[in-house]
Amino acid sequence: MEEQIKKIQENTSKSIKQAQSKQELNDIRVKVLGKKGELTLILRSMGSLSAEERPIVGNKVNEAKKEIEELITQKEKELKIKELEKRLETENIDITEPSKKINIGSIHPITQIIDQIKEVFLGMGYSIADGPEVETSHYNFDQLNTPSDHPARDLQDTFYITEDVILRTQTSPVQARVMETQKPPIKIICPGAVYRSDTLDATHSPVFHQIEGLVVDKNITMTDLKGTLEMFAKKCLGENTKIRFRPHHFPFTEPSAEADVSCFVCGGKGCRVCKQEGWIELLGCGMVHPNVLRNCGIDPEVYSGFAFGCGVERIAMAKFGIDDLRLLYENDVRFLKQF
Ligand code: 2U9
Repeated sequence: MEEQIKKIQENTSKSIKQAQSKQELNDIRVKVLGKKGELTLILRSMGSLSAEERPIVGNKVNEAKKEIEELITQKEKELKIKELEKRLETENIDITEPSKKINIGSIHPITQIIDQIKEVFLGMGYSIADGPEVETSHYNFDQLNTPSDHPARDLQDTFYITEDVILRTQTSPVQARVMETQKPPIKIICPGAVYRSDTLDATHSPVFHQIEGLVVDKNITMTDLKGTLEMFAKKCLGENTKIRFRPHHFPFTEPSAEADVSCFVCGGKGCRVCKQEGWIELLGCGMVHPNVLRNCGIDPEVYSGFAFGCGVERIAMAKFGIDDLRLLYENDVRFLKQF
């Protein structure tokens, strides 16, 4: 029997050494130490042994069991390490492989134009002012010398929330609010969304963007207005840009004018963008009406000012050669990424 135990021990340690997987080790464990395992059977058959032999054989079996268990545990550890090494070898990460592209989009063309214009005026010492898009008709119209019978106040043209609360039709109410709260000198520009009751088509939208500017101080004249806007045109559209002023009418400025710039695509020769005219309408402007100054608590006998306003979409369309305004609002990244 002792011989048999020795043989089992030898064979088992051999198979443990050769085992290649956890499963194989488990099979060995069952074969030798399981309920019907080789060593278990020897223990069971010990009844046939003499009283002297029994403890000796029992000891041998227990020693063999212990050794086999230790060998299995040791082998299990080895296999685990081997498996890890194999995984590290085969599952290694190739850090030189190009990563997945992250689509981060681009700055919207309207934002690009607003940013450029802001930059030009910040360079001339202006501040940027902001205000509510839901406005009172008091700030949007009354303060700006636009009386209640003015056509701009028509229900057809303005979005009314109540009789006195509307969506601002221009960013001028921001300037009126600044004039009420700040003392001259005032030098501000107000970019932002404005709302008019228009049907969306290639050249009209019920929501669009404006940048308006206001300067109020002592001795501000039309010369300051012309010089400032000429500088703005050259910085924004190129040093060779020419500017011309045509008389116009706005209720909030007097005198008022519209300014055209020489076409920045053809230089004035005539092309598709300027519709063969050589000039492109850029903005409206004028000297702040004395009524507006007075309404906002500034004495028109002491102070004067100029103001101007331009539509951002118009500039973006001319500058980027976009012929349909709606493209700017559809948020199709394939379109927007071109600019
Ligand atoms: C105050 C006083 C006067 C702002 C001005 C214009 C002329 C103008 C239009 C251009 C195209 C609006 O986007 S558009 O449709 N704007 O022509 N805006 S003067 O005048 C002001 C502003 C604030 C207190």
